[in-house]
Amino acid sequence: MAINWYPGHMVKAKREIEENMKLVDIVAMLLDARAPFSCRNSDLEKICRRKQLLFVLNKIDLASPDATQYYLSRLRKEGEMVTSIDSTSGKGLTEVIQAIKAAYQPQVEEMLRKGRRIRPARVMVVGVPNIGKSTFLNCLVGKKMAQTGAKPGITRGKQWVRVREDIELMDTPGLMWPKVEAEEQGLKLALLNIVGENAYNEEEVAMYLLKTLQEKSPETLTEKLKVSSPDQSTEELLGEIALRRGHLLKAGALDTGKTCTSLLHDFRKGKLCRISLD
Ligand SMILES: Nc1nc2c(ncn2[C@@H]2O[C@H](COP(=O)(O)OP(=O)(O)OP(=O)(O)O)[C@@H](O)[C@H]2O)c(=O)[nH]1
Ligand SMILES: [Mg+2]
Repeated sequence: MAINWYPGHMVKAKREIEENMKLVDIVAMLLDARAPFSCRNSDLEKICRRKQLLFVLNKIDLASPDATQYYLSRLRKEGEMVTSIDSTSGKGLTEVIQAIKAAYQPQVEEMLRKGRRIRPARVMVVGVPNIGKSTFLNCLVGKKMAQTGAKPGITRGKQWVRVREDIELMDTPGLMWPKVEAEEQGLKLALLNIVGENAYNEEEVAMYLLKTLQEKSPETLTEKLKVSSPDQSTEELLGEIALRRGHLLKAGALDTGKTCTSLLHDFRKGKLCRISLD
């Protein structure tokens, strides 16, 4: 599913990120742990490579733990600095702080060599929408400083916050790029709720979810969604789930639109299974 979703505020946000780059030491680029490669924004990466880049796989609580380990080692092999976290519980917070310090170390040494005072590391938090940037910032600060929300496009302006005496963070709005050309990448971004709901067809994305469950987690279909067998067409699966959930129209026909909406909702809330897509 090709996606064109590039609202006006993102053009302005991109310019602001570019202008503020000179003020920062490190860029923490958040990626969804369930599909880190699909949510890499090369437009944004190009701007951020001027500084030390630290990738942070967020939402590890929703991802397959084995896949997370694999993605971490793959990125490390590519020479990237990378760490991971669940920003809602704080699992991984110590490693994130360590990673920020390690990324800042060369600059600390430079300041020491020049006899300068060591100032706090300034970290800009960037990434595609709804990936958890504001939640990550709140997690590091230990209290709610930035507004968060379960739909893309919550943060509209930048925000600086002192996290600890040695780290300052800047929150930024989520950035997309003008067109996602690759079909499957579009489906993944839609499934992970990274793009606005007007940018895709819910039914198509729900069918992609069912197909993914068939391939990667058939037990979720039988145990959680209680279908008779995972080996049916995705249309048949959808019909069975609609019936089981009592999604019926007045005339007795199945309201599969409602089933698609509820399946996407359950998946995004982590109610179905921990699964990774890349
Ligand atoms: N399960 C889980 N949910 C998370 C995590 N981090 C963020 N979320 C949820 O993801 C949703 C988006 O979080 P935000 O922090 O608003 O995301 P954002 O990247 O700031 O979004 P924009 O400002 O719209 O670009 C919220 O519902 C958060 O509760 C995480 O590590 N695990
Ligand atoms: Mg935000």
